[in-house]
Amino acid sequence: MNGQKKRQLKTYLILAVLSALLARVFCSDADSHPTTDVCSTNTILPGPKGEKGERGNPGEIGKLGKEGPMGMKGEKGDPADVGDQGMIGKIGPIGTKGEKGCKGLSGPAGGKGKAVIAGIRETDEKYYYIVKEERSYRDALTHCRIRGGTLAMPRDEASNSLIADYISKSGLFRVFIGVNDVEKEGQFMYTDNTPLQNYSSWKESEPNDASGHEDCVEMLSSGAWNDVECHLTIYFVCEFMKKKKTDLQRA
Ligand SMILES: [Ca+2]
Ligand SMILES: [Ca+2]
Repeated sequence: MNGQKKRQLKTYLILAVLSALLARVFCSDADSHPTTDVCSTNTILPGPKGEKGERGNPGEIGKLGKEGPMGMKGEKGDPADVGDQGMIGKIGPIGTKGEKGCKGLSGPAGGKGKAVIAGIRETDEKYYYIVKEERSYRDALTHCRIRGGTLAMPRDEASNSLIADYISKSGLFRVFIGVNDVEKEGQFMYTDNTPLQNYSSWKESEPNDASGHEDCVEMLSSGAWNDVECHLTIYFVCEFMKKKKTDLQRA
């Protein structure tokens, strides 16, 4: 229907144009000829305005428009969460040596030094050592005892020779040994209160109890014994029993 009306309107327009052209041709000719009624009265006027046409069909979808200009810069975002702890880094190079520290405070005074010992001698059963400090018989005996021993008690030629050699090799002349007659004059005993038995090594003419108070005994570097006064202060020789292994230790 709509298409038909368009075609009709088109036809009317064509006819109207043609009529106007024909009228113009004929009337132009009439100018040179006697005027006719046709040209003077047959004027073509436009028709009345038609009614409003129907609404047209919607057009096709248009093309995509151009890309718009860049927008304004946005606001700063919120800070992100703290990330996981990273791996431990490599060990750094060794640092330079530090400066020397200040000198420390002086320490407390040391105790009395160890006794000067002229080496040590030993047998299968005992240790011997000569103490190169001059002591009375009593002090010498105490020195040996507080260390677990006693003044040396030579009970045979072997042990007596060992001690004698020890004295002479140490460049000494005399030392106290553990023999005395303090308890009963003339009855010499070892420091463990056992009497002299089958062995002694008295120097010739000794013991003589010269001053009437020679109740302690020294050994000379020759191995000979001599009774002397106990308050003399001379070097001395200690002896210590070697610890015997117990049955438990043997096991
Ligand atoms: Ca005596
Ligand atoms: Ca004497």
